[in-house]
Amino acid sequence: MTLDRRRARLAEARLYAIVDTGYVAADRVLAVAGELVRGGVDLLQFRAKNWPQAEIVKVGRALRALLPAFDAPRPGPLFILNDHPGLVEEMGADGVHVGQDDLAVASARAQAGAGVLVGKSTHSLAQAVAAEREGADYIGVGPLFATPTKPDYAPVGLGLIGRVAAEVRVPQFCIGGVNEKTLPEVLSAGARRVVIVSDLLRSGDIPAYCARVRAALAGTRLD
Ligand code: TZP
Ligand code: MG
Repeated sequence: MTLDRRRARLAEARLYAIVDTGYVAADRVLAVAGELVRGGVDLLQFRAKNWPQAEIVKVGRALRALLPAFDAPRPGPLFILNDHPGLVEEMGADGVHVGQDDLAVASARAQAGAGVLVGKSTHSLAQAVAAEREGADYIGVGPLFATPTKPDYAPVGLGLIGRVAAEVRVPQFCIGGVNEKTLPEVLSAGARRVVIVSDLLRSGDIPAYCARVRAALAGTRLD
């Protein structure tokens, strides 16, 4: 898969889910990923903080095998690994996600390989602009609200969404405390793409939850 094809897919993406091992037990990772695929998420990130690398590779390869290919009749989500650009190739991931305290985008790309997407977390307008200049293929913007998934970060507030949209061209995924309850105000503030972690993972019916969120996102226009 070429970088151009991956970027084209990213340009259409609206709903980003994270299989976070802080919420999903190791023996549930594949089943939950399958539910997210059934829900039609556009990106699926595997986030296994504090796992040994060998374990991340093992489960990551199983995830890759489970996710439908891009050219399948119903294509699967882009598969993104959190951290560890050096493991991307052997897992066959489509991309890697780095934070402000991780590697620079260029270093992550050099380690992950030429065709791989690189996403970066940002928490301010300056960081968002800098991430695009650094060459990030997409950015995360947040946390919009206080969230137990990232407890050490101060919320950035909904006002940042519009300011980033005015300055940045790469896709922006709004994150942090996004859920079905907050989604209307997040969309009203200008968000067109979202990441939902805990509320989605805890929902009793992941495919149905995804369908409702996708319908709400589809009611807003991508520029
Ligand atoms: N980066 C900024 S907020 C966040 C990350 C990974 C966590 C979002 O999780 P939740 O549970 O959807 O608030
Ligand atoms: Mg990181």
